[in-house]
Amino acid sequence: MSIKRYSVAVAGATGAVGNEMISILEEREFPVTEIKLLASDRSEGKKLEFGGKDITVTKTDSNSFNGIDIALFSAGADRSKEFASLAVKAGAIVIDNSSAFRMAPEVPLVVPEVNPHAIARHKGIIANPNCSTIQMVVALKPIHDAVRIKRIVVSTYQSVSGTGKEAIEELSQETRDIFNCREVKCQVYPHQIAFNCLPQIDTFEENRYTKEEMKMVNETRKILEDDTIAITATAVRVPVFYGHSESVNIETEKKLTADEARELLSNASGVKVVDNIDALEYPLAVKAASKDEVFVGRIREDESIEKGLNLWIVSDNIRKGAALNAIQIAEILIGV
Ligand code: 25A
Ligand code: L14
Repeated sequence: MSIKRYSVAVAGATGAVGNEMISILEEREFPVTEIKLLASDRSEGKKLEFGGKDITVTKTDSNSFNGIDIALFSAGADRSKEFASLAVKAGAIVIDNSSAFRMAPEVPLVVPEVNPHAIARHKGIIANPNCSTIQMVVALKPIHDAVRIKRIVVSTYQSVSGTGKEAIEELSQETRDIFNCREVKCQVYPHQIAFNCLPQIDTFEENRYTKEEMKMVNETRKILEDDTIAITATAVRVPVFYGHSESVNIETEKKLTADEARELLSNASGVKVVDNIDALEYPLAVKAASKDEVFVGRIREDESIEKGLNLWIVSDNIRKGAALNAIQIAEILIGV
């Protein structure tokens, strides 16, 4: 019997995440009959390779999704709000990478290692969480199941690729400008990112947290299906190209020793423990880049409280944080 194949659209195909989606569909041999690569009019006519063929990028419009089975969106929240419901009306299932629908009660917010069961209740749209949230919940879910997490205190060290291609270019351009004693021009970020750390990701909200910080709070509770977890986040942009790192402190209801946590995480799906301090081994963004796993290390007991742990969690934000997670959702949808 031949396997069923699907027509797939990638909206935002020319962006950092869209590009990675195309590679991952190829790498994992997703059963594609036809692929449609969509972007804005800026990219119309551009050619991208898929399965050894050149595919022409077309402009996203209301007819783009006719005949599409699965639409992967990563063109920003405004485009998702404009086109996702049209895609659903045209008969597609939308897996949306933007923040547009994540907190909508009727939209499942899914990390396959954590809450794959939520996919079944979709009504056409499935949301892919924020990159910093995804890697954190993959590592924390097994601990939450074992000893219940009461409180999370997280600080992130996020790479520029999360912002997209222009930000990747801005970090390299600023670095070259500084080495050449030229004036630094900030276009994407409000301040110099080269050789600097910016305690602002996305815009500020009324409570003085940033949107990125509040996404981590609200999305984590939705994915772990537990509104009682206390969470506080500080999200920081660092001059790294690929891979987000996170310092995570948790307080648990029952005691979990560092050894027990290492054991638990060694058997967790999607997680790789890298925690050999004698060999100076711990997760690093440069090593996590282009990999699929969520890397966890520096696992140790928080000696300031009775039942607490510290962890260092690193993953490729464009892969597990975005494109890979979306395609894993698609794989569950089609039952592979
Ligand atoms: O959901 P949010 O919070 O609103 O955030 C969404 C944004 O965050 C990025 C992603 O950027 C997205 O735009 N992102 C990173 N991680 C993410 C994640 N996990 C994530 N988003 C969600 N989940 P990106 O760079 O990866 O992708 C941008 C893509 O969006 C396409 N796009 C823009 N407007 C569109 C559109 N597609 C359809 N219709 C529209 N109206 C965009 O395509 C890209 O594919 P493009 O054609 O606009 O860009 C092609 C080239 O043009 C350059 N460029 C970008 N902006 C400008 C520009 N050139 C000139 N002027 C500009 N203003 C880019 O370098 C690109 O190569
Ligand atoms: O909500 O700039 O998915 O690192 C992902 C990229 C938010 C911003 C999201 C970044 C965006 C984030």
